[in-house]
Parts: sequence; structure tokens; C-alpha cells
Amino acid sequence: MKQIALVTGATAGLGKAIAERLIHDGYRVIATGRRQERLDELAGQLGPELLPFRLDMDDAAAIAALPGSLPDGWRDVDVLVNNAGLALGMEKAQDADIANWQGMISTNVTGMVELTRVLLPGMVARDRGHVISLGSTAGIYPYTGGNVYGATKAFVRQFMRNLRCDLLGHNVRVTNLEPGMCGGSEFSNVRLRDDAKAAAVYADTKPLQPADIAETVAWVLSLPRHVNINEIELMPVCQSAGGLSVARGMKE
Ligand code: 8X3
Repeated sequence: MKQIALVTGATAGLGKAIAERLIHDGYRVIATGRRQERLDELAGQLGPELLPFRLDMDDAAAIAALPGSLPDGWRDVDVLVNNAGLALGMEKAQDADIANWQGMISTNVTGMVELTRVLLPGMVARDRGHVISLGSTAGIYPYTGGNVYGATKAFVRQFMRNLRCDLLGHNVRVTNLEPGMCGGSEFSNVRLRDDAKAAAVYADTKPLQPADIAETVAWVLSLPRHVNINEIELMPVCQSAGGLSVARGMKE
């Protein structure tokens, strides 16, 4: 029997690459996202092993109803890939738009925990499952303008670590993947709301690509059932953490 994976945010970028890779590796995939036409396109491309399922991660009622809303034969989700997430804005905290902060918390934290909560009982009851979340290096290393985005990813990190404690004794694995700069997605276009500025983020670099993240997901899943990869931090070779900063000449 093929395993079933549910991938959130599967209409583009990392989620799409992960969905494609999992279909290739023999999974049946529930691909969720907000844009129906993109989901239909993906279904057309990947065939009947992919179930397009419209889901807005800000819609608590839809998330709560999800297990019962899935068609027969698609309800026993073995793998949850918490990929949906976004960054909004790069302003310093003192200048940031509170609506941007609320938007990031709603999708990256609230939607993610709600969906995990509704799918975990089935995994525990069947004594098989794997929750894989997309954290970020932004949840580990602070940077200017990363304020709430980084904090949501630090939440993901600690939530995944705590899930490992709660799931001890059950064959349900939990992994947090923490990529650094990754191109080939809408991440910076959404964050900066300016395509030229988004392109400049990756200018003259060789960032990670969605396929690199999909490869990591595939590897983590392929390991024997007794092996749990807790966390993986990955960056392109052209990136490193910045170190500490000092402001000189400040007024006392
Ligand atoms: C994306 C990594 O460095 O743009 O989560 O915050 S970064």
C-alpha cells in the first residue's frame, strides 16, 4: 500500500518540488494550497496519485474539518509536510506593519499547529507517521528585519522538539528542516512585494533550490523506521551566519 503524504503550500516553490518528488518516490500526495487553478495544474501534471485540496492555512474551521473532508481512501495521512509559510516585510520592529506580523503568526504558527493537531491522533492510532516541518535558519540566527518571521520559525523549532517528547513510545517521527537562502520560489516576492528587489536578493549567488529541499525530505523519509532525524540546518555554500554587531559612537 502506498503511503499518503499531505504537503501544505504545494502550489509553488518548495511545496511543489516536495509534492513532485514524493509522487516520484511512490507516495500518494494530498497537495494543499489556496490557489485552485495552480492545484488543478499540478494534478494535471502529476496524475491521479495527487489529490488537489484547497486549504487556506488561515481558515481554522477548514483545518478542523480536514480529516473528515478528505475523500475515502485519502484519510490515513502517514506524512505531514508543514511547508506553508511566509515572510512579510523586512522593516525593523519599530517600523513594522502589525498586519504583517499577524499574517506571519497566523500561517506559520497558528495554522501549522492546528493542522498538526488534527492529523496527529490518526498517526498515533495507526502507530505510524512522520511530521516534517519547514523551519528556517531565521529561527536560529537573528538578522535585522527578521523579527517576527524568525520568531515564528523559532516556534516551529521548539514545537517540533516538544512533539518528539509527547510522541515518545509511538512510531511517529518528527523532523524540522531549517534551510537558509533558497531561490526558485515566491518567498522574496511575497516578502518584499517588489519583483526587482526580490531578484536582487539572489543576484550573483547560487542559493539553495526547491529541489534541494525536496531531496532532503526524501532522504529523511527514506531512512529506516527506527531512525528519527530531529533537525537539519542547511545553507548554500555562498551563505554563512553574520556574527555579532557593535554600534560605535552612541550617545550616552
Ligand atoms: C528563509 C531564510 O534567510 O531568507 O527562511 O530568512 S531567510
